[in-house]
Amino acid sequence: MFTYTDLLAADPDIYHALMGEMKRQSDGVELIASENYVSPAVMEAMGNVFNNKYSEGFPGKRYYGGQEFTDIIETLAIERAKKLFNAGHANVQPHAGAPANVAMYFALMEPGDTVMGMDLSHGGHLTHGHPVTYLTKIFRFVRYKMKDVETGELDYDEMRKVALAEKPKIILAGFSAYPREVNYAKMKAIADEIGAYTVADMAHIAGLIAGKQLRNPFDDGFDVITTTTHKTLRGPRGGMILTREAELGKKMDKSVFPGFQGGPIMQMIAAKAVAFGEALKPEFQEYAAQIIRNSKHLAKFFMDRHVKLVTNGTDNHLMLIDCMQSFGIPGGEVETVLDRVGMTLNKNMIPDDTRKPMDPSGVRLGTPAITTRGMKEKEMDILGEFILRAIEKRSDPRALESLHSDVQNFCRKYPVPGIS
Ligand code: DSN
Repeated sequence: MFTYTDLLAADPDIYHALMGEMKRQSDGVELIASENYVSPAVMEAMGNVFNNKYSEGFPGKRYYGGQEFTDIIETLAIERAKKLFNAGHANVQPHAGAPANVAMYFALMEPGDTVMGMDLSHGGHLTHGHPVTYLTKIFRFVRYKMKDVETGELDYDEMRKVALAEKPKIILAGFSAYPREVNYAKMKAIADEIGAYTVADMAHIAGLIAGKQLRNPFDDGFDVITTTTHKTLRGPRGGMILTREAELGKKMDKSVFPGFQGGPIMQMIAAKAVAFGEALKPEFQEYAAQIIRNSKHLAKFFMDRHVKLVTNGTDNHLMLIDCMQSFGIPGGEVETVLDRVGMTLNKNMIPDDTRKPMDPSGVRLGTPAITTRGMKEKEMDILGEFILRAIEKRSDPRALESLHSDVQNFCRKYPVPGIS
Protein backbone atom coordinates (compact mmCIF):
# COMPACT_ATOMS: atom_id res chain seq x y z
CA MET A 1 0.00 0.00 0.00
CA PHE A 2 2.66 2.54 1.09
CA THR A 3 5.77 2.42 -1.11
CA TYR A 4 8.38 4.24 1.02
CA THR A 5 10.58 4.82 -2.05
CA ASP A 6 11.98 8.11 -0.72
CA LEU A 7 12.85 6.47 2.57
CA LEU A 8 14.63 3.64 0.75
CA ALA A 9 16.71 6.12 -1.24
CA ALA A 10 17.54 8.33 1.75
CA ASP A 11 18.08 5.81 4.53
CA PRO A 12 18.19 2.12 3.61
CA ASP A 13 18.92 1.06 7.21
CA ILE A 14 15.68 2.55 8.50
CA TYR A 15 13.80 1.37 5.40
CA HIS A 16 14.89 -2.24 5.93
CA ALA A 17 14.04 -2.15 9.63
CA LEU A 18 10.59 -0.84 8.67
CA MET A 19 10.12 -3.62 6.10
CA GLY A 20 11.19 -6.15 8.75
CA GLU A 21 8.66 -4.79 11.22
CA MET A 22 5.89 -4.90 8.60
CA LYS A 23 6.68 -8.55 7.90
CA ARG A 24 6.87 -9.33 11.62
CA GLN A 25 3.45 -7.80 12.14
CA SER A 26 1.80 -9.56 9.21
CA ASP A 27 3.43 -12.98 9.74
CA GLY A 28 2.82 -13.10 13.49
CA VAL A 29 -0.06 -13.17 15.94
CA GLU A 30 -0.33 -10.02 18.08
CA LEU A 31 -1.80 -10.87 21.46
CA ILE A 32 -0.42 -7.95 23.51
CA ALA A 33 -3.61 -6.61 25.06
CA SER A 34 -2.62 -2.94 24.62
CA GLU A 35 -1.69 -3.15 20.91
CA ASN A 36 -3.73 -2.84 17.74
CA TYR A 37 -3.47 -2.10 13.99
CA VAL A 38 -4.62 1.30 12.73
CA SER A 39 -6.41 1.78 9.43
CA PRO A 40 -4.52 3.08 6.37
CA ALA A 41 -6.46 6.38 6.75
CA VAL A 42 -5.20 6.83 10.33
CA MET A 43 -1.70 5.93 9.16
CA GLU A 44 -1.81 8.55 6.37
CA ALA A 45 -3.10 11.21 8.76
CA MET A 46 -0.11 10.74 11.08
CA GLY A 47 2.66 11.14 8.51
CA ASN A 48 2.36 14.45 6.70
CA VAL A 49 3.06 18.21 6.67
CA PHE A 50 1.19 18.85 9.91
CA ASN A 51 4.49 17.70 11.41
CA ASN A 52 6.03 20.99 10.24
CA LYS A 53 3.72 23.24 12.25
CA TYR A 54 3.95 24.75 15.73
CA SER A 55 0.53 25.32 17.35
CA GLU A 56 0.94 26.12 21.06
CA GLY A 57 -2.41 26.99 22.52
CA PHE A 58 -5.84 25.74 21.53
CA PRO A 59 -8.14 26.29 18.52
CA GLY A 60 -8.76 30.03 18.10
CA LYS A 61 -6.16 30.94 20.79
CA ARG A 62 -2.68 30.14 19.52
CA TYR A 63 0.74 31.68 20.07
CA TYR A 64 1.76 31.41 16.38
CA GLY A 65 0.11 32.40 13.09
CA GLY A 66 -0.89 30.13 10.23
CA GLN A 67 -3.39 28.03 12.17
CA GLU A 68 -6.37 27.86 9.81
CA PHE A 69 -5.91 24.14 9.10
CA THR A 70 -4.56 23.03 12.48
CA ASP A 71 -7.64 24.62 14.05
CA ILE A 72 -9.88 22.59 11.72
CA ILE A 73 -8.31 19.25 12.69
CA GLU A 74 -8.04 19.92 16.41
CA THR A 75 -11.65 21.17 16.56
CA LEU A 76 -12.82 18.05 14.71
CA ALA A 77 -10.82 15.80 17.06
CA ILE A 78 -12.31 17.55 20.11
CA GLU A 79 -15.89 17.47 18.84
CA ARG A 80 -15.67 13.81 17.81
CA ALA A 81 -14.10 12.81 21.14
CA LYS A 82 -16.85 14.61 23.06
CA LYS A 83 -19.54 12.84 21.02
CA LEU A 84 -17.88 9.46 21.34
CA PHE A 85 -17.69 9.56 25.14
CA ASN A 86 -20.54 11.94 25.94
CA ALA A 87 -18.04 14.38 27.45
CA GLY A 88 -18.42 18.08 28.22
CA HIS A 89 -14.80 18.82 27.31
CA ALA A 90 -11.92 17.08 25.53
CA ASN A 91 -8.21 17.87 25.51
CA VAL A 92 -6.63 15.88 22.67
CA GLN A 93 -3.07 17.19 23.07
CA PRO A 94 -1.43 14.80 25.60
CA HIS A 95 1.42 13.03 23.85
CA ALA A 96 0.65 9.72 25.59
CA GLY A 97 -1.26 8.18 28.48
CA ALA A 98 1.31 8.86 31.23
CA PRO A 99 1.55 12.62 30.43
CA ALA A 100 -2.26 12.74 30.37
CA ASN A 101 -2.34 11.29 33.89
CA VAL A 102 0.39 13.64 35.13
CA ALA A 103 -1.44 16.68 33.74
CA MET A 104 -4.69 15.45 35.30
CA TYR A 105 -3.06 15.00 38.75
CA PHE A 106 -1.61 18.52 38.70
CA ALA A 107 -4.90 19.98 37.50
CA LEU A 108 -6.80 18.53 40.47
CA MET A 109 -4.25 18.46 43.32
CA GLU A 110 -1.54 20.32 45.21
CA PRO A 111 1.76 18.65 46.13
CA GLY A 112 1.25 16.40 49.17
CA ASP A 113 -2.35 15.53 48.28
CA THR A 114 -3.48 11.92 48.18
CA VAL A 115 -4.73 9.64 45.38
CA MET A 116 -6.37 6.27 45.91
CA GLY A 117 -5.73 3.90 42.99
CA MET A 118 -5.56 0.22 42.11
CA ASP A 119 -2.55 -1.75 43.34
CA LEU A 120 -0.15 -2.54 40.47
CA SER A 121 -0.03 -6.26 41.23
CA HIS A 122 -3.85 -6.38 41.08
CA GLY A 123 -3.92 -4.71 37.66
CA GLY A 124 -3.23 -0.99 38.26
CA HIS A 125 -0.76 1.08 36.25
CA LEU A 126 2.65 2.55 37.09
CA THR A 127 1.19 6.08 36.91
CA HIS A 128 -1.39 5.13 39.55
CA GLY A 129 1.27 5.47 42.22
CA HIS A 130 4.00 2.90 41.86
CA PRO A 131 7.01 3.87 43.99
CA VAL A 132 9.36 3.78 40.94
CA THR A 133 7.63 6.86 39.47
CA TYR A 134 8.54 10.45 40.34
CA LEU A 135 4.84 11.03 40.99
CA THR A 136 5.29 9.46 44.41
CA LYS A 137 7.80 12.19 45.33
CA ILE A 138 5.02 14.75 44.87
CA PHE A 139 1.74 13.06 45.79
CA ARG A 140 0.73 10.41 48.33
CA PHE A 141 -0.79 7.24 46.94
CA VAL A 142 -2.93 4.76 48.81
CA ARG A 143 -4.18 1.57 47.18
CA TYR A 144 -7.09 -0.75 46.85
CA LYS A 145 -7.19 -4.33 45.65
CA MET A 146 -9.58 -7.07 44.62
CA LYS A 147 -11.63 -8.50 47.46
CA ASP A 148 -11.68 -11.92 45.85
CA VAL A 149 -9.12 -12.82 43.20
CA GLU A 150 -11.30 -15.76 42.14
CA THR A 151 -14.08 -13.44 40.93
CA GLY A 152 -12.16 -10.20 40.48
CA GLU A 153 -14.64 -8.21 42.56
CA LEU A 154 -12.97 -5.07 43.87
CA ASP A 155 -12.92 -4.54 47.63
CA TYR A 156 -15.35 -1.61 47.81
CA ASP A 157 -15.67 -1.94 51.62
CA GLU A 158 -11.93 -1.60 52.11
CA MET A 159 -11.89 1.20 49.54
CA ARG A 160 -14.47 3.12 51.61
CA LYS A 161 -12.57 2.49 54.85
CA VAL A 162 -9.30 3.75 53.33
CA ALA A 163 -11.07 6.70 51.70
CA LEU A 164 -12.62 7.83 55.01
CA ALA A 165 -9.28 7.48 56.81
CA GLU A 166 -6.95 8.96 54.16
CA LYS A 167 -9.25 11.53 52.52
CA PRO A 168 -7.83 11.22 48.97
CA LYS A 169 -8.46 14.15 46.63
CA ILE A 170 -8.86 11.68 43.75
CA ILE A 171 -10.39 8.22 43.65
CA LEU A 172 -8.97 6.58 40.56
CA ALA A 173 -10.56 3.71 38.67
CA GLY A 174 -8.74 1.99 35.83
CA PHE A 175 -6.06 -0.55 35.15
CA SER A 176 -3.78 -2.12 32.61
CA ALA A 177 -4.18 -5.76 33.64
CA TYR A 178 -7.63 -6.30 35.15
CA PRO A 179 -10.12 -8.49 33.27
CA ARG A 180 -13.36 -7.44 34.97
CA GLU A 181 -15.88 -4.57 34.90
CA VAL A 182 -15.69 -1.88 37.60
CA ASN A 183 -18.70 -0.71 39.61
CA TYR A 184 -18.20 3.00 38.98
CA ALA A 185 -21.40 3.91 40.85
CA LYS A 186 -20.02 2.40 44.09
CA MET A 187 -16.75 4.30 43.69
CA LYS A 188 -18.60 7.55 42.97
CA ALA A 189 -20.73 7.09 46.12
CA ILE A 190 -17.55 6.68 48.22
CA ALA A 191 -15.97 9.74 46.59
CA ASP A 192 -19.08 11.81 47.29
CA GLU A 193 -18.83 11.02 51.02
CA ILE A 194 -15.44 12.72 51.19
CA GLY A 195 -15.76 15.24 48.36
CA ALA A 196 -13.13 13.56 46.18
CA TYR A 197 -12.84 13.79 42.42
CA THR A 198 -13.55 10.57 40.49
CA VAL A 199 -11.21 9.79 37.63
CA ALA A 200 -11.23 6.75 35.33
CA ASP A 201 -8.06 5.86 33.46
CA MET A 202 -9.74 3.89 30.71
CA ALA A 203 -6.71 3.55 28.43
CA HIS A 204 -7.24 -0.17 27.94
CA ILE A 205 -10.98 -0.16 27.44
CA ALA A 206 -11.62 3.18 25.68
CA GLY A 207 -12.60 1.42 22.45
CA LEU A 208 -14.94 -0.91 24.30
CA ILE A 209 -16.66 2.07 25.93
CA ALA A 210 -16.72 4.05 22.66
CA GLY A 211 -18.15 0.92 21.00
CA LYS A 212 -20.85 0.79 23.70
CA GLN A 213 -19.87 -2.64 25.02
CA LEU A 214 -18.65 -1.53 28.46
CA ARG A 215 -20.07 1.04 30.81
CA ASN A 216 -19.08 4.69 30.40
CA PRO A 217 -17.88 6.04 33.80
CA PHE A 218 -19.49 9.41 32.95
CA ASP A 219 -22.89 7.66 33.11
CA ASP A 220 -22.22 7.08 36.83
CA GLY A 221 -21.16 10.67 37.39
CA PHE A 222 -17.36 10.34 37.13
CA ASP A 223 -15.63 13.70 36.74
CA VAL A 224 -12.69 12.87 34.49
CA ILE A 225 -11.57 10.20 32.04
CA THR A 226 -7.96 9.88 30.93
CA THR A 227 -6.98 7.53 28.15
CA THR A 228 -4.56 6.58 25.47
CA THR A 229 -5.85 6.58 21.91
CA HIS A 230 -3.96 3.61 20.45
CA LYS A 231 -5.24 0.54 22.28
CA THR A 232 -8.82 -0.74 21.82
CA LEU A 233 -9.69 2.72 20.45
CA ARG A 234 -7.46 1.89 17.44
CA GLY A 235 -6.02 5.34 16.85
CA PRO A 236 -2.51 6.82 16.74
CA ARG A 237 -0.18 6.64 19.72
CA GLY A 238 -1.28 9.43 22.05
CA GLY A 239 -3.34 10.49 25.05
CA MET A 240 -6.47 12.44 25.85
CA ILE A 241 -8.28 13.94 28.86
CA LEU A 242 -12.07 14.19 28.97
CA THR A 243 -14.25 15.86 31.58
CA ARG A 244 -17.98 15.41 32.19
CA GLU A 245 -18.47 19.10 33.00
CA ALA A 246 -17.08 21.62 30.51
CA GLU A 247 -15.92 23.92 33.35
CA LEU A 248 -13.48 21.35 34.80
CA GLY A 249 -11.99 21.00 31.32
CA LYS A 250 -10.46 24.48 31.65
CA LYS A 251 -8.21 23.19 34.45
CA MET A 252 -7.11 20.29 32.24
CA ASP A 253 -6.29 22.60 29.34
CA LYS A 254 -4.10 24.83 31.55
CA SER A 255 -2.35 21.81 33.00
CA VAL A 256 -1.56 20.26 29.60
CA PHE A 257 -0.45 23.60 28.10
CA PRO A 258 1.37 25.57 29.37
CA GLY A 259 1.61 23.37 32.49
CA PHE A 260 3.40 20.39 31.00
CA GLN A 261 3.66 20.34 27.26
CA GLY A 262 4.77 22.72 24.54
CA GLY A 263 3.68 22.36 20.94
CA PRO A 264 1.02 19.75 20.27
CA ILE A 265 1.92 17.03 17.75
CA MET A 266 -0.52 18.10 15.09
CA GLN A 267 -0.23 15.13 12.74
CA MET A 268 -1.15 12.88 15.67
CA ILE A 269 -4.12 15.09 16.42
CA ALA A 270 -5.18 14.73 12.76
CA ALA A 271 -4.90 10.96 13.14
CA LYS A 272 -6.85 11.05 16.41
CA ALA A 273 -9.65 12.89 14.58
CA VAL A 274 -9.71 10.22 11.86
CA ALA A 275 -9.72 7.37 14.40
CA PHE A 276 -12.53 9.00 16.41
CA GLY A 277 -14.49 9.37 13.16
CA GLU A 278 -14.05 5.65 12.55
CA ALA A 279 -15.10 4.82 16.11
CA LEU A 280 -18.31 6.83 15.68
CA LYS A 281 -19.44 4.48 12.89
CA PRO A 282 -21.81 1.58 13.73
CA GLU A 283 -19.22 -0.95 12.46
CA PHE A 284 -16.99 0.01 15.37
CA GLN A 285 -19.63 -1.18 17.84
CA GLU A 286 -19.61 -4.56 16.15
CA TYR A 287 -15.80 -4.58 16.28
CA ALA A 288 -15.85 -3.84 20.03
CA ALA A 289 -18.47 -6.56 20.60
CA GLN A 290 -16.36 -9.08 18.67
CA ILE A 291 -13.25 -8.22 20.73
CA ILE A 292 -15.16 -9.26 23.86
CA ARG A 293 -16.74 -12.34 22.26
CA ASN A 294 -13.27 -13.45 21.15
CA SER A 295 -11.79 -12.78 24.56
CA LYS A 296 -14.50 -14.72 26.40
CA HIS A 297 -14.25 -17.57 23.91
CA LEU A 298 -10.47 -17.84 24.25
CA ALA A 299 -10.75 -17.64 28.04
CA LYS A 300 -13.24 -20.52 28.02
CA PHE A 301 -11.00 -22.50 25.66
CA PHE A 302 -8.18 -22.26 28.21
CA MET A 303 -10.33 -22.92 31.28
CA ASP A 304 -11.89 -26.00 29.63
CA ARG A 305 -8.31 -27.31 29.43
CA HIS A 306 -7.55 -26.60 33.10
CA VAL A 307 -5.49 -23.48 32.46
CA LYS A 308 -5.77 -21.16 35.48
CA LEU A 309 -6.97 -17.66 34.61
CA VAL A 310 -6.83 -14.86 37.15
CA THR A 311 -10.47 -14.18 38.23
CA ASN A 312 -11.49 -17.32 36.29
CA GLY A 313 -12.50 -15.47 33.15
CA THR A 314 -12.89 -12.07 31.58
CA ASP A 315 -15.46 -9.34 30.92
CA ASN A 316 -13.27 -7.33 28.57
CA HIS A 317 -10.52 -7.69 25.96
CA LEU A 318 -7.83 -9.26 28.15
CA MET A 319 -7.04 -12.22 30.35
CA LEU A 320 -4.21 -13.21 32.65
CA ILE A 321 -2.87 -16.75 32.80
CA ASP A 322 -1.24 -18.00 35.99
CA CYS A 323 1.59 -19.87 34.23
CA MET A 324 3.21 -21.25 37.39
CA GLN A 325 -0.03 -22.92 38.41
CA SER A 326 -1.03 -23.98 34.90
CA PHE A 327 2.27 -25.13 33.39
CA GLY A 328 4.82 -25.03 36.21
CA ILE A 329 6.90 -22.37 34.43
CA PRO A 330 7.08 -18.57 34.88
CA GLY A 331 5.43 -16.08 32.52
CA GLY A 332 8.75 -15.03 30.98
CA GLU A 333 9.36 -18.55 29.73
CA VAL A 334 5.92 -18.64 28.09
CA GLU A 335 6.58 -15.23 26.50
CA THR A 336 9.91 -16.48 25.11
CA VAL A 337 8.61 -19.73 23.67
CA LEU A 338 5.66 -17.97 22.02
CA ASP A 339 8.02 -15.38 20.52
CA ARG A 340 9.88 -18.26 18.90
CA VAL A 341 6.72 -19.35 17.06
CA GLY A 342 5.62 -15.83 16.06
CA MET A 343 3.06 -15.18 18.78
CA THR A 344 3.51 -12.08 20.92
CA LEU A 345 2.20 -11.48 24.43
CA ASN A 346 3.76 -10.17 27.64
CA LYS A 347 4.80 -11.61 30.96
CA ASN A 348 2.77 -10.09 33.78
CA MET A 349 2.38 -10.16 37.54
CA ILE A 350 -0.57 -12.05 38.96
CA PRO A 351 -2.30 -10.68 42.10
CA ASP A 352 0.08 -10.64 45.08
CA ASP A 353 2.71 -12.33 42.94
CA THR A 354 5.57 -13.76 44.96
CA ARG A 355 7.91 -13.49 41.98
CA LYS A 356 9.64 -10.31 40.73
CA PRO A 357 8.15 -7.90 38.10
CA MET A 358 10.84 -8.88 35.54
CA ASP A 359 10.21 -12.57 36.22
CA PRO A 360 6.56 -12.84 37.18
CA SER A 361 4.22 -15.83 37.42
CA GLY A 362 1.82 -14.92 34.65
CA VAL A 363 1.21 -13.67 31.14
CA ARG A 364 -1.34 -11.16 29.87
CA LEU A 365 -2.99 -11.53 26.48
CA GLY A 366 -5.82 -9.81 24.66
CA THR A 367 -7.88 -9.83 21.49
CA PRO A 368 -8.06 -6.23 20.07
CA ALA A 369 -5.40 -6.71 17.36
CA ILE A 370 -6.43 -10.18 16.19
CA THR A 371 -10.07 -9.01 16.01
CA THR A 372 -8.98 -6.14 13.74
CA ARG A 373 -7.58 -8.81 11.39
CA GLY A 374 -11.04 -10.35 11.16
CA MET A 375 -10.52 -13.32 13.48
CA LYS A 376 -13.57 -14.71 15.25
CA GLU A 377 -14.46 -17.53 17.66
CA LYS A 378 -13.28 -20.39 15.44
CA GLU A 379 -9.88 -18.71 15.02
CA MET A 380 -9.66 -18.38 18.82
CA ASP A 381 -9.76 -22.18 19.05
CA ILE A 382 -6.88 -22.41 16.55
CA LEU A 383 -4.83 -19.80 18.43
CA GLY A 384 -5.54 -21.51 21.76
CA GLU A 385 -4.27 -24.80 20.31
CA PHE A 386 -1.14 -23.06 18.96
CA ILE A 387 -0.39 -21.56 22.38
CA LEU A 388 -0.80 -24.80 24.28
CA ARG A 389 1.19 -26.73 21.65
CA ALA A 390 4.08 -24.25 21.92
CA ILE A 391 4.17 -24.58 25.70
CA GLU A 392 3.94 -28.34 25.60
CA LYS A 393 6.72 -28.66 22.96
CA ARG A 394 8.93 -25.93 24.43
CA SER A 395 11.98 -28.20 24.65
CA ASP A 396 11.62 -29.56 21.10
CA PRO A 397 13.20 -27.11 18.59
CA ARG A 398 11.92 -29.02 15.55
CA ALA A 399 8.36 -29.05 16.81
CA LEU A 400 8.62 -25.31 17.49
CA GLU A 401 9.98 -24.68 13.99
CA SER A 402 7.09 -26.58 12.45
CA LEU A 403 4.61 -24.71 14.66
CA HIS A 404 6.18 -21.40 13.59
CA SER A 405 5.43 -22.18 9.95
CA ASP A 406 1.86 -23.22 10.86
CA VAL A 407 1.44 -19.84 12.59
CA GLN A 408 2.78 -17.98 9.54
CA ASN A 409 0.52 -19.86 7.12
CA PHE A 410 -2.46 -19.17 9.35
CA CYS A 411 -1.63 -15.45 9.62
CA ARG A 412 -1.42 -14.98 5.84
CA LYS A 413 -5.18 -15.52 5.65
CA TYR A 414 -5.83 -12.46 7.84
CA PRO A 415 -4.19 -9.34 6.33
CA VAL A 416 -3.05 -6.52 8.57
CA PRO A 417 -4.67 -3.20 7.48
CA GLY A 418 -2.22 -1.22 5.37
CA ILE A 419 0.13 -4.16 4.80
CA SER A 420 -0.76 -5.99 1.59
N1 DSN B 1 2.11 -0.21 28.33
C1 DSN B 1 0.67 -0.25 28.48
C2 DSN B 1 0.15 -1.65 28.58
O1 DSN B 1 0.70 -2.51 27.92
O2 DSN B 1 -0.82 -1.89 29.28
C3 DSN B 1 0.19 0.56 29.61
O3 DSN B 1 0.85 1.74 29.68
